[in-house]
Amino acid sequence: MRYLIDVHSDERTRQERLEEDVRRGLTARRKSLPPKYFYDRAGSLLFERITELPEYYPTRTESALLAEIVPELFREFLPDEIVEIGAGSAEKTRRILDAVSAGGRPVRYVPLDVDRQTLEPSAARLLRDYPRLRVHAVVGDFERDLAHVPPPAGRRLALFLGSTIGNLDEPARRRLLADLRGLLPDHRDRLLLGVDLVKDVKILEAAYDDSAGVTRDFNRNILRVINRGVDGDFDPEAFRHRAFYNEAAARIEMHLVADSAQHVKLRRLGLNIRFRPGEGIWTESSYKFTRDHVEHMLAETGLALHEWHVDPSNYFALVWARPT
Ligand code: SAH
Ligand code: AVI
Repeated sequence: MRYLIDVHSDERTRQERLEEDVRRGLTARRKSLPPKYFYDRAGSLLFERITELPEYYPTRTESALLAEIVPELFREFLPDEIVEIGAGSAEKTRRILDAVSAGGRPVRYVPLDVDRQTLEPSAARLLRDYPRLRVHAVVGDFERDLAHVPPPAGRRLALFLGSTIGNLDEPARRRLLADLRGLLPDHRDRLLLGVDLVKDVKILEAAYDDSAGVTRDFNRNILRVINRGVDGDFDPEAFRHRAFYNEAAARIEMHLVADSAQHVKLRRLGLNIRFRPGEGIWTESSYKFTRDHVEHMLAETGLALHEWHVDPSNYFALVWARPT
């Protein structure tokens, strides 16, 4: 069988979690929403558009870096399977699949993502383009469901690309890396991790506040997802996109700010949420890293930095790590 899909947490559990997250986030003194709710079909398509923006350097920088290092990485290490967390459209993964499945080598690909509507067509395209590939897709939350990744089928490579790790704050990041470490039982297994680096504030802020307004639309999309999920009446247009670099915390913060007083009904939760003019919802953090920081966080979770690859501008790094 070349294709399998596991869906973790049924519709009812997902709905309960969404309700719990929305209630907790929007009734807190400082309102926030978890960034995983950006990614319905529309949000994933908006993210794809972001990756093509002139200001959004991470995707093309990581992609070019991958093209450069892949031949060397896979000269001696040939995994039998690739487990990818937050796989999305898996476009960059093709660079790796080209190398590891060359000559018709059979490989299993295990992509995990919250967005089933992105995962399924992406798996179908890969099955069409790589005739000896097997795909075992997992629809799930990487903060909860890594235990549901199927047991290893040989030597394993874990991928966590795009600096999605930067969307987690410090405790969540540590938990996730520890869970990822658990997916690499053999000392010959490897992790390839993409991390966006600390750099000039202007470059960082432009990447999250592009002139075409695509990131603004991506940010506002979370309110559409919440409206649908809890029968809410947020007016997304009434919330201004705000993105800035918090230097002390080394992170971009994205917020949605109500410029006028807003009164939002979340009927399914029986909640009325009020916004004062200027009050916002914190929707995303995107942490930026240094080599020391990455080395330290890997070491804390039983992983060791083995190789550090960075592009010529020092914008983005690909980290080759191994279990210790
Ligand atoms: N890896 C791709 C996509 C990055 S976008 C790239 O590098 O371009 C982030 C991806 O992570 C999206 O596909 C989104 O659906 C997924 N994602 C975000 N939060 C998630 C979570 N908690 N669990 C699983 N997937 C998540
Ligand atoms: C998926 N993640 C790494 C993106 C980032 O850069 O933090 C999401 C994103 N948010 C705004 N633009 C892109």
